[in-house]
Amino acid sequence: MSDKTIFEMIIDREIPADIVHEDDLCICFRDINPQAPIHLLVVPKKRIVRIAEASPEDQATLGHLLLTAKLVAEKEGFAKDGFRTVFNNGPNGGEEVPHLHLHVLAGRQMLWPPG
Ligand code: IU
Repeated sequence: MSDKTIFEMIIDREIPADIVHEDDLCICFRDINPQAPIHLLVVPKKRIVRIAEASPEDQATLGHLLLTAKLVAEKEGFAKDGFRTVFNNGPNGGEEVPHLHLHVLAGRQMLWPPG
C-alpha cells in the first residue's frame, strides 16, 4: 500500500493528468473537477502538507508556486483578463488533499466573499 498522495502519483506519472507546466520545483495540471472554465493546480514536488505546516526553508518553493501561477496565466492566455489564486488550508479552509496545492481559477467573474 502506497502512502503517496494522489498528487505525488501524478508527479511520478503513476496516474494521468493534463499537465500544463513542470519544472524542478513544481508541476501544474488541470483540476479534474473544475470550478471555473480554467482551473489549474500548482503543486510543489516536495510534499509540504499545507501552508500551516510550511517551514522557513520552504520560502523559495512557496514563492515559486505564485510565480508559476503567473507564468501559466501568461502561457494559457488568461493573465490579462484576471484570475484567482487560492490555498485551501485545513478543515475549515476546505482542504481535501494533504499535499499543498495552489488553485488557479480563471475564465469567469469570480465572486466575493468566496463560499
Ligand atoms: P482541495 O483544496 O484539497 O479541496 O483541492 C483538491 C483539488 O484536487 C480539488 O479541486 C480536486 O478536484 C482536485 N483533484 C484533482 O485534480 N485530481 C484528483 O485526482 C483528485 C483531486 I483525488
